[in-house]
Amino acid sequence: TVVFTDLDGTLLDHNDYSFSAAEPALQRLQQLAVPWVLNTSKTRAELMSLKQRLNNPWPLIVENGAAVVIPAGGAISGMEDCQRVDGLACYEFAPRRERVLDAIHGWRDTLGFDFSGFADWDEYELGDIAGLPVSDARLALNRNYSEPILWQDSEEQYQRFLDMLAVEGLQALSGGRFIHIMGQCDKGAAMRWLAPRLIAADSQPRVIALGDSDNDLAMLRAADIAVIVRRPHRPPLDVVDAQGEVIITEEVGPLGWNNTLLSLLNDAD
Ligand code: 2M8
Ligand code: MG
Ligand code: MG
Repeated sequence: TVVFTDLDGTLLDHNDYSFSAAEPALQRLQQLAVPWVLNTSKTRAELMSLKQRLNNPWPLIVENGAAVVIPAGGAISGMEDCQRVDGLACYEFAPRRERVLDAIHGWRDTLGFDFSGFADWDEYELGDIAGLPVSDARLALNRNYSEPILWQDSEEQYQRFLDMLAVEGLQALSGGRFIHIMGQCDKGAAMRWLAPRLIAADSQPRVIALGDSDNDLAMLRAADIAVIVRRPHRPPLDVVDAQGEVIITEEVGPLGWNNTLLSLLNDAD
């Protein structure tokens, strides 16, 4: 078994980003030595900090499948396919954020689209908007591949914006709060690349994926077991065309993550 998990709204509480409700399943993963990979829209800088807090030694998937980052000690098979980026082995699936910013800021200047995003905010503004401590907001602003935005214009203009993104080979994916603008990568493709390369896993591991939002769809569809984590005040994500089994958690956020994953881990292995 290998586990791929989203963070915000899934392993971390949507409002206060805590994961205490998930401690029992986190311990069980460790006992069983099951690889579990953070697969999130968060940045490498955020994840290098979070992996310490979560005690997670495994490779990381950053910015919605934009890259797999292999921290020291997290070796995978196929390291020769990786480049070195800022001192760590890394396999990239997406163009750099500058390309995204050039395109969307250019259109905002010339066509007057009304949106704002991470590039427009400092850590204090992002901290307020997302409810993040300022030190974490600073890490979230340190992005390499994607630009999360809030759309403030009409639905009609948004359609136009989406069409223009497609022409540029870019796309928009919704997370819990923001719309992420980026290249044609997704959490599913990065997961499929990484799962058979995790050294501790079998060559054809059973893949469990957990997520709560649109940006998790590709990952959930590609998993053997897709766990849809219930979210507060919104119906659970609708996953159609899943390749494997689909489970919706009873409870919201990290508690749902914990209870469902514990029972899956106790069933097998
Ligand atoms: C952004 O992502 C979340 C995840 O679903 C969102 O869209 O609501 C990020 O890209 C991330 O870097 C940041 O930590 C988070 C803060 O809420 O927002
Ligand atoms: Mg999420
Ligand atoms: Mg996410």
